[in-house]
Amino acid sequence: MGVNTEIPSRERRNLPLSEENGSAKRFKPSPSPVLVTKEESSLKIRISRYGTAPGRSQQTAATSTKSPDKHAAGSGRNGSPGRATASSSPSGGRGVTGSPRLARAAAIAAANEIKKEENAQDIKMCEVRVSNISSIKNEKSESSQETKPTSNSDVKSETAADQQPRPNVRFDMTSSEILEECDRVGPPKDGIIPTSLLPDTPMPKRRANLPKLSAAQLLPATPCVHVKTQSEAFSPQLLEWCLQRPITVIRGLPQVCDMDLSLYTTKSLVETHPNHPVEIRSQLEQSSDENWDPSLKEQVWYCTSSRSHTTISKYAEYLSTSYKEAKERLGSEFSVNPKLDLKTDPETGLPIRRTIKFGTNCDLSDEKKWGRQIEELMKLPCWLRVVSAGNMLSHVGHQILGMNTIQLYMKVPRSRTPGHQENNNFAAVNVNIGPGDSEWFGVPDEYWGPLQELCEKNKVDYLHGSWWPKMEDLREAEIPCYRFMQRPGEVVFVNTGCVHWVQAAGWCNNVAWNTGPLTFRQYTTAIERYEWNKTQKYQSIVAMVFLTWNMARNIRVTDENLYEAMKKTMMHSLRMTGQMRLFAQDRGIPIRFHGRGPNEPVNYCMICEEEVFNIFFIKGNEKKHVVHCLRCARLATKDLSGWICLEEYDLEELKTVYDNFTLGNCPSPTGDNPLQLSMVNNNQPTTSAE
Ligand SMILES: O=C(O)CCC(=O)C(=O)O
Ligand SMILES: [Fe+2]
Ligand SMILES: [Zn+2]
Repeated sequence: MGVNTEIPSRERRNLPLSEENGSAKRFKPSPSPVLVTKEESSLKIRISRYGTAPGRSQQTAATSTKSPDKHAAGSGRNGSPGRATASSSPSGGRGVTGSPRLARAAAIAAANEIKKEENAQDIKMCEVRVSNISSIKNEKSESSQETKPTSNSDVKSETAADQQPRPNVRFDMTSSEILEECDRVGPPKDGIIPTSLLPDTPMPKRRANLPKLSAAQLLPATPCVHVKTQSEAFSPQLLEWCLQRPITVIRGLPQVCDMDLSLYTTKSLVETHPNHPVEIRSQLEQSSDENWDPSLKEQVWYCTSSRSHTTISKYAEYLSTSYKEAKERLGSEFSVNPKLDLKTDPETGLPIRRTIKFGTNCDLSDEKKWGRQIEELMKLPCWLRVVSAGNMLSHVGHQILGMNTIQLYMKVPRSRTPGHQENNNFAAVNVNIGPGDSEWFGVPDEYWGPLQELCEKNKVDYLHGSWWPKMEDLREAEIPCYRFMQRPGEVVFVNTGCVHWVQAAGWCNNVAWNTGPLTFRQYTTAIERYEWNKTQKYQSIVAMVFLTWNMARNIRVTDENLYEAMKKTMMHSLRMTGQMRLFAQDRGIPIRFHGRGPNEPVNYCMICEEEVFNIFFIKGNEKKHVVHCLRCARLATKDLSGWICLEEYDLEELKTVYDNFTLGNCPSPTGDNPLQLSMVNNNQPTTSAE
């Protein structure tokens, strides 16, 4: 489909796989601390990201800086490995003043999508308007905004809320009114500026608060759609189907989209870039119903694996040896999905399990190297593409490896991706290239709380750890679980928040990436996870505040709920800016304009790893400046003496974006197509959805 691929799309994710060196420690998400290097005379600084914790590979493609271990695994996505990584790519854009490259690409893609996919446009929910801030008209807020005022609790503070008055902000206020309200209340004397975007911290649900399920509902049939024509593949009904179910297997897509999956076979990959790096997770070869601890004495939830690195060609040799060995050993019993021989040691009575190597988190983000592989995926319907205007992750403006770029998994039978939800609960797309199958397990988002509780019971951390649920425990806890085989050529769409774990039944490669359907559900679920991550000291790989501002610049939202949710995020972000400026002024801390360079990654506090949008603190007298949030700076120096406050955006620009972000008009949805929304592109002749 004629989609422009000038886009540097790339991303990647990491899975939570395992543990290092066979020990039981789990992966930590990579810190994306940002180091700022002070230049001699000015405070113009270069932000660099360094060091990833062992676990999640948070890496950045771009990397202006020292990025330590590019392939560090994480705990995120690959079971084995960790998942993704935040990254800023060199080609990534900057958010504020320009139009980020990805966002621009998304706009171009949108224009093409409109032309090419009449059906699909029905479900678009945005208008792409790529305008420079300066050119954005100052529209008055529309009277149609039936804005429900937010309660005071929106700005509830962690402590001492009663002593300290808090600004009472509402999202129907103009940006000036929000800042005036901050001025009226004055600088927070206690120095506490709540960073929460939600009135209450989201808490995982307990099983008792969820519906009672029958035995059949605990093992539900897996939603599966077989598409036979291009128009079925590109129909809005397919998107609707997938957005209404936790997980779906789509058959027939590559065929009807005329995709060449041979581009992703081991043979092609070796021919293309034999020396390209692959991360390895060494794991026990075991059936998908078991999870032995390393001593093989007991079955546990935590997954053990050790991480190492190799290249595509070396991994290919390993694959070939493993394949030949199985052929010899199994003879006529051989298949590309070979049975596992569950041997027991007659002397000890303990199971005998070999060690296998899973090639994971292989980054296919580089267009120069993997252009054909990247381009081929543009044949998919737009909502499944790595880059598209209707994909929130295309509005991030930089690469998040494994998320808005492609990641490859190279598997021998029994290679295992431990349980996880995607970073910030984004949706995911996974294509099995074959020749073998992958076995999937999926638990609907609603049940992540009970699952998290089970992890706790089994002494493994839900977010930071690597775990493999025991089906029996799920049944006892009445947690429903989908279980199915993904055959070669089948696409699995993992909807928002669906918890999943995957084990290869045979030799196969999989390619995967994330998507962010522009829906209220996806947005709020991502924000809720963003807030929950803060409570768990787990870094949010998707910087939701930064993303929200970019989305507000680039798209016209026609869903009122999504619009409100985004506006509330920006409202809190403006409130924090107002309060932090007041606080800094009150303490006599200099506020310097820092701006954002073209390739600068999103800033995270180096200490707590929370996103710091717009305002952050550095110590004035150190050569290397380390980004701190206000809370961590105050923990280091209570009165902040010697610290400097840096501001990344021009306040007037932010105010303009905020005030210009208005609800778009939308034709009323029809019964047939409840997700129908309009999509109008300012840069193209108007096209309206029928
Ligand atoms: O194929 C795999 O093992 C990775 C599966 C996964 O977690 C994903 O694609 O989101
Ligand atoms: Fe996943
Ligand atoms: Zn911090």
